[in-house]
Amino acid sequence: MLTAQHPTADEISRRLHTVRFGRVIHVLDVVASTNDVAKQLAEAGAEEGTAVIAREQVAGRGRRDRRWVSPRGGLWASMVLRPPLPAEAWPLLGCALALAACDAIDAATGLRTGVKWPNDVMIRSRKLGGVLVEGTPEFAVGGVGINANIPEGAFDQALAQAATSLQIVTGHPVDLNTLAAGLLGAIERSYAQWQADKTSIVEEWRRRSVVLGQLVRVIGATAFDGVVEGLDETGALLVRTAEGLQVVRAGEVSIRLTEPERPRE
Ligand code: BT5
Repeated sequence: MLTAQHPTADEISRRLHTVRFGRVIHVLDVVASTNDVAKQLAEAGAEEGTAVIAREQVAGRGRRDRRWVSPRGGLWASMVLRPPLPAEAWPLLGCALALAACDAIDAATGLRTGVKWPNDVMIRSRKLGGVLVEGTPEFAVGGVGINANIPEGAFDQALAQAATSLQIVTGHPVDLNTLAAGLLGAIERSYAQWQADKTSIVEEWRRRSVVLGQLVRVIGATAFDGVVEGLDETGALLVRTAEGLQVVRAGEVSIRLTEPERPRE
């Protein structure tokens, strides 16, 4: 179906209920990374809420320059942000964008998605999307990737174990224009909430978190195990260990088995 596979600026605009986000929108076919395009627009003075959506990225990236696989059928979007809060507050902004992605996906599909710290969008223990916030003191770019209409087999073997898509989970494609408009609406709400009431973002994170209360292995500056107690208002993860409460500002977490391993008989 054409509309499901090919987002267009007109079709997204027709479905949009926002005041600012996506009111200026650039829908491109193939780009290296929508974050790079949004950065260039921001440097040229683009207003907050300007959105860049691409049908395919050939150099999509995650945190620390990791590769982000971005074939056609996905929703690859970046927004120009001019946050009134300093860069120390941006990790929670990343969480707010991931929560917005969850809201948009759930509204479009009826699924119940979760978040895995820091910014992964999860369904059934697999990664469905991710968020990358980058920027300068003058502006930030919020990039959101959602594996929407990506068929089984499009991910390479390594990724197939850990990643999934809306199409794989629901068995049918989602309308990318509706999903994109919903995402812009959810981001507008979440971005305002992040500025006005950080506690509400933390509370929403607790409702959606797949790691809260879990025994996890944290891999950051050092590696250790502990139980996730929550998130602070900067977006740092709070992990209880035998040595006390650890405040994790950057890194990865993976869930450990909570059942003690039984010796083989
Ligand atoms: C992320 O990084 O999850 C952030 C992804 C942000 C992508 C958006 S798309 C629009 C904008 N433009 C960009 O260039 N980026 C943003 P991180 O947490 O570092 O996760 C990266 C890891 O996820 C990789 O090392 C892979 O293991 C895995 N991965 C790569 N592509 C994936 C995909 N399509 N779905 C699920 N997992 C993927």
